Amino acid sequence: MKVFGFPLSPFVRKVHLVATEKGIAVETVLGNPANPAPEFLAASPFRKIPALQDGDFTLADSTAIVTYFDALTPDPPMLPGDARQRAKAVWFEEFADTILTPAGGKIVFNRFVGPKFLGLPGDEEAARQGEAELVPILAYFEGVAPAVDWLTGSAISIGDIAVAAVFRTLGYVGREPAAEQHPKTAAWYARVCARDAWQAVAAREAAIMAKIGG
Ligand SMILES: N[C@@H](CCC(=O)N[C@@H](CS)C(=O)NCC(=O)O)C(=O)O
Repeated sequence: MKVFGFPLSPFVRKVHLVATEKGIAVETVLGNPANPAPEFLAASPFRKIPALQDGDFTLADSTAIVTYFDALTPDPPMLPGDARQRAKAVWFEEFADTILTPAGGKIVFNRFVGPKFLGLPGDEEAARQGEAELVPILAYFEGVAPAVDWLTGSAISIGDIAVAAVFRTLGYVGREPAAEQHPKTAAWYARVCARDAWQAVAAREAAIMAKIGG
């Protein structure tokens, strides 16, 4: 199976983390939405990363791809069986994708991706706006971060993976959770980072970033 994408993207990382947790072998194909290869375009009609190619089956969107993986390889499940836990796992994935990422993305794009990879100067005012937007978002998460285990109980879920994947991207601009400001968040994040799947994905990501000059 091929996953098209750039390792900095939290959506791409989410897909790699879920595949690795489940033992699904995926090949990373660097997909650049600005300069799309035909096979990437065939999988991602709107040029968004990540996209998947599994034989003659193609799919875009990290949530759709994770749903595919969960159906192909149900164990370990990314969505809990319990109704409330399942709904909360979906909420935390949505929180990561539609609340945390848009705020953090303003910082990452303007201080890292734009200047480093796209030759753009970076809009510092937009980055500062992202910083301001993050304050209540991180305060919310600190209030719900679990003292033990995972966001929805004793098993890790897509909620943990999606939120931690965004924090990793924020690490590129020095904004991973800090124990001094957000101790519960930092301790939970350290637990996610200690997982074998996370370590494996982080090592592959570091190798790709070193190769492309990140
Ligand atoms: N909902 C999508 C979001 C994907 C997305 O926005 N990816 C960004 C990179 S982080 C992208 O492809 N941006 C390029 C573009 O919008 O042209 C998902 O979960 O996969």
